[in-house]
Amino acid sequence: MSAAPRSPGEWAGRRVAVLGAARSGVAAANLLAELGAEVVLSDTRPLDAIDTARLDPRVSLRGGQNDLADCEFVVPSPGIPPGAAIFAAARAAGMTLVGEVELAAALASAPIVAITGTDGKSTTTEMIGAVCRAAGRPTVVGGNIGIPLSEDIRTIGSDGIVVAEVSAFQLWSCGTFRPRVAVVTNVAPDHADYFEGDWAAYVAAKARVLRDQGAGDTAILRGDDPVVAAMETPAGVRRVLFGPEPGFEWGWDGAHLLRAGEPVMASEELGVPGRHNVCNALATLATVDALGLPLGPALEALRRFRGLPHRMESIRTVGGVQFIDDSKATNPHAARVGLRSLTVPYVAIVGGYDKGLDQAEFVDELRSHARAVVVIGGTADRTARELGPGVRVIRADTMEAAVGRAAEVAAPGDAVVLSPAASSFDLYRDYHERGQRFQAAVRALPEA
Ligand code: UMA
Repeated sequence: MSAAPRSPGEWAGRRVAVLGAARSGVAAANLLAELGAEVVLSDTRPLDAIDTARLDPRVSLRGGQNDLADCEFVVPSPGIPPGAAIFAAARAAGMTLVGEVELAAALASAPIVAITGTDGKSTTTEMIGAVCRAAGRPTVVGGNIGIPLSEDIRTIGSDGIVVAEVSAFQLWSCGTFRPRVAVVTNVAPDHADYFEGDWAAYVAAKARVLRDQGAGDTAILRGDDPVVAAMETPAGVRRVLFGPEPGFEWGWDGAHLLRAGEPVMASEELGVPGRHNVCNALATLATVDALGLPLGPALEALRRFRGLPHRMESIRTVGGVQFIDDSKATNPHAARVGLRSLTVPYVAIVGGYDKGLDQAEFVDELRSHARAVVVIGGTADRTARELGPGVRVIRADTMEAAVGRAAEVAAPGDAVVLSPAASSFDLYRDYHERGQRFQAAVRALPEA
């Protein structure tokens, strides 16, 4: 088996099979073609269903099935699970697996900050991007957050910083991946289907972000999450714990963000509310420290930070009812965190592709605080059953119907929240499209 090339010149003339021709696969194939590799990009979809508008003409595209094409290397799209038969075939053929993130990171001349975890990683990624820009450093923000790292990793020089959200889907396939700073926000059950119910494999994929770190690197770990705090780091890596308690290197006393017990900022000054955002800000400030960036501009950037689209995003108030888009809450844990930050009664629109996750605590939250629950998508029947007779449950077939029914049953002063607690793949391309459909339906509601 060949070792994956670590410098741009080494890819020339090498044969690489890229699997999956969506965002990640197209970006990886284009990057490899630019480096002179012979690239075969394949997808299980038929050729005419694949969008080739952005594809480098030097890439050979095959549709209808994934094709290893007698290559030396295989770069998978994150959506293809590790148990897929194609990986057994690649191993049997002696091919080397190269993660898309690994491929891109090896070509970066700027230091990489990699953020992983089950929840909060996108917000933390954007916060870290904001503080790097506030420090005047050229900054690329990419990865799982939407823009593949392969797409613009080479646009940034050694004076810049690469801020990468990395998912377990991206990490498991990485041979070598060494971020200068690695942040692990938390680990909660998610993606049981992708990892075939193997919780240890999911945790190991997350911990993969730390494995190749070395002397001079920093690991920023959520201290009150026992799974994260127990993750091992190689010798010479500086471990920094953060969390919503005063005792951590970056902590919280309920009113102030603390560094080594000393206040650096009042939490109410943060541009985004909630205890979970305090934790995201603490991880961000620990990163500022690790990169040697100035604290003042970082605090100012955190004051100005207004959060991410589709993450408890307030869309419109109609007849005294506030409509909130939390489409990004793709698992029960994240959805519950969002709902718990509300101080008013709410109607929740819940449901999506069923990943087989335990949602007992999420259902408890709904049972205790929801005025009504509108169920949609693949998890609808299961959620209705688990909620039981104590809560008003309404079924809807489309987002438009769900929003309409929620608006009818909400009282003035309530919130209506799209809080899926599930992935979007049953009905939409991704959480972004789902959120856009929700927002369009909300904007179409007549003034009360
Ligand atoms: N395909 C195959 N063979 C298969 C299965 C799928 O060829 O066996 C093909 C599909 O037909 C499709 C393509 O692979 O054409 C889909 O690949 P993909 O699902 O990896 O989608 P991308 O558009 O490349 O997006 C991926 C990430 N998707 C997933 O991890 C599922 C995006 O994360 C990421 O933003 C993007 O790369 C850029 O890095 C999304 C996501 O849902 C947001 N992530 C999960 C999450 O956050 O929970 C992990």
